[in-house]
Amino acid sequence: MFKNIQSKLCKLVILTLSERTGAGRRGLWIRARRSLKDTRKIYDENERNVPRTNVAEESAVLADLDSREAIIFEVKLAQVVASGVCEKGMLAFLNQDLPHPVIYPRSTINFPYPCDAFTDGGGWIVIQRRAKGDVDFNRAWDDYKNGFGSFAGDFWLGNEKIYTITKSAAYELRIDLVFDGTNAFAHYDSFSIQHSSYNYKLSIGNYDGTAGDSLRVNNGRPFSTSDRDRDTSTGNCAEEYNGGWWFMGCGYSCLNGKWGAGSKRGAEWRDLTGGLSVSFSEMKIRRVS
Ligand SMILES: [Ca+2]
Repeated sequence: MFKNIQSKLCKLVILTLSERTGAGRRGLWIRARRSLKDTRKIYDENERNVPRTNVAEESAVLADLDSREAIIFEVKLAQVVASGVCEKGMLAFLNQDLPHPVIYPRSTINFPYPCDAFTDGGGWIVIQRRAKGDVDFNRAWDDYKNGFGSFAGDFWLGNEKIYTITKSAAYELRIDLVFDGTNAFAHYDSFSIQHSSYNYKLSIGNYDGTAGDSLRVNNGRPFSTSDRDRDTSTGNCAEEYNGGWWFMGCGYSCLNGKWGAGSKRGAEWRDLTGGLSVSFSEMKIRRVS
């Protein structure tokens, strides 16, 4: 009963937020945050006054807290979507396992893209995801150029779109990985790719992170696909890995490689996986302010 009321309240707040447009949106967001902060403060005070007599009562208090936090979470998520942009600071702080909200064209970026609103302050445009392995990444040049897959699952945003975004401003790159049940990340303080006439040549800045700097040798390399071999190997790296990448010859990483494959031929990040495949990867870029 209580949860139903909370749910209706939540929908009402989201509807109210969604109906607002233009410059008023940011002001509304700040007011909503203040209002929610007050709600949380009142709740915290109430919680302290609840006599802890038994386990059931304790559970009820926790359920109530969850419900209220869910409202705050959903309002923030609605704000991310309604804003039409993916900016740092619009983070939701709860369940990070939910699908990323998809931002539809309302800003200078005139195509939809998923926004990671959680990781490291949020504001990340997700350009690649491997999580299920149900999308074939062994694709030709034009597929990598235009993008493929589903934002709800595995996808490549598309080289032309990545180029369009990174030519518009300075961007950083973050790569979140899971290998053998452990999370790791690689962060590069700058990231861009060049125009298609330069085969979307990769440029990355300084590394920090926990996964290792396995993209370093790819810096300055053009993108290769099985039908457009731009690597320095006598063979065809994209064909051997079954995926497109900024190959040298053939390097130490290919997160678009064959799902689950080993022997340095899968979705690998050598410093982390030692030639085996990751079980999850997300590549994401954020505007550097
Ligand atoms: Ca070659």
